[in-house]
Amino acid sequence: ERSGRYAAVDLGASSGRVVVAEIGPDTLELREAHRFANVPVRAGGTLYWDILRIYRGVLDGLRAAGPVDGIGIDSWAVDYGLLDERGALLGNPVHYRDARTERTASQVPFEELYARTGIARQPFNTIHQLAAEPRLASAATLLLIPDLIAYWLTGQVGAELTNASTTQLLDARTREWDTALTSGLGPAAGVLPPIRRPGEVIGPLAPEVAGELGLSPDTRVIAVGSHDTASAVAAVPARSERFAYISCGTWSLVGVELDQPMISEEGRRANFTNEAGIDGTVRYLRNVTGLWLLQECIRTWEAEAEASLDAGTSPTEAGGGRVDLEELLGRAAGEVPFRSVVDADDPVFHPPGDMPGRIADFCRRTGRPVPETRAQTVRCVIDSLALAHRAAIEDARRLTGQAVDTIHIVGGGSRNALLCQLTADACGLPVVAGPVEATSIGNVLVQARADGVVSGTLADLRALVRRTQHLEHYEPRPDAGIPPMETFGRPVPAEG
Ligand code: LFR
Repeated sequence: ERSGRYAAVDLGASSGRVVVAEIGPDTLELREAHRFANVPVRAGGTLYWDILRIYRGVLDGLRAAGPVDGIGIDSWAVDYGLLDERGALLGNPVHYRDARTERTASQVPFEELYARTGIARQPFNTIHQLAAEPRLASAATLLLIPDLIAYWLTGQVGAELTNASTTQLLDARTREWDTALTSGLGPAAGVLPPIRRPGEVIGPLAPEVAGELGLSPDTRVIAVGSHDTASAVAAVPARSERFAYISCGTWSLVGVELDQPMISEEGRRANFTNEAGIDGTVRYLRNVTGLWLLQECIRTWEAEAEASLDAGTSPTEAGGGRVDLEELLGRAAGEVPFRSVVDADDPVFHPPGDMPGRIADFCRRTGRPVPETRAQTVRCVIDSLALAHRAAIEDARRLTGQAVDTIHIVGGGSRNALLCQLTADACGLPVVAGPVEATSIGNVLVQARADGVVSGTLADLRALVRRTQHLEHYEPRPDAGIPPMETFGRPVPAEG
């Protein structure tokens, strides 16, 4: 039996990593070769990704990974780089949390956009970013972030399907660029490269890149589910088809898997999206704000501590500059449950900034007790996320009519025991948590299958994950004191 070694390049909003996997028909072993920080930079009033810094992290990671049979790349969605006609990058990619989309958006009415693409309303979808993009007129090619990295590694251009679906320029049914929408870009419509599908070989490493990395020039870059969420959902260790998933990191992507897009008025109102998955599947899900709330709280507290150290005064809470997340979550677990909750999806929480302050403001505005300690703020975040998970799972069941007997939580959030338990409690369903590295696993499994080392359907790949990875189980507690469904004044979609 043959086995293979594959590298997953997985770029997240706060860090990137290169993971190496040994894969055989019954083995799946991962090792992190390299991890690096991804720190956006604000310059001249615009929030950018530091893309060359990211690319350097990728190169360092591939060097550390050593010889492999394939390289796959995934990242967050919607963002892109533009190339001129000679293939040079036109400036830094702009961060999807930049405010430019507040001033401009595609002129196409949302009803029509949804009917064509099945993609939910998000101000940062590529179609809206392009409406605010001054460099578009001088661009020859648009590449989404993983496709840009693949281009630098191989010299080949293309638009990988799962991530292309998040642009809101793809026809949900044909899974090709929707020419009625792309023609709205005017003369720039030609910037979109042909679609490629997960499992297709992108190409061998460019000779100079292979040389620089000390790798064989035959090393192939293989298209995977280059949208991180597509790779994560591919690695959900589900036993049956009656599952819902929460891919939980900076965002919580909450939904079910379908084999056809479901485009309905109800779904549009509930902001459910139909993103392209592996093997023709559809990721029918809602974006819930996720651990972003917690990450920004911690960033704020660490910055405060640093400022007070600089000022020569002692930080307000013990532990110096760094916040000990484990300890904080332990204290949060002991706080009064559901004392204060916020609407995790309120737009005030979207941009980077003083999250503890915004959470306090939200509680004040809506007449709830204002969290006074860090532990209370963290408890408020976790409680709020658990309730947002429940609302999304309920909507997914109602809208699709699909039975759900298990919730799978994958990604970094699967390590957060409090969040997993409260999600089980709030949903009244068992939660299976793990794997933490679902995104990298989905990435390497699609490569290994394309390479012939494993075979079968998505269900077979998932069975391999189940047999080889460590999972935690949480049963719903009947006495958890879960409050009734909260709508925060937003219109509740009618029962259908
Ligand atoms: C998660 C994710 C989400 C997408 C958001 C923005 O990392 O890819 O699926 O909606 O980031 O790109």
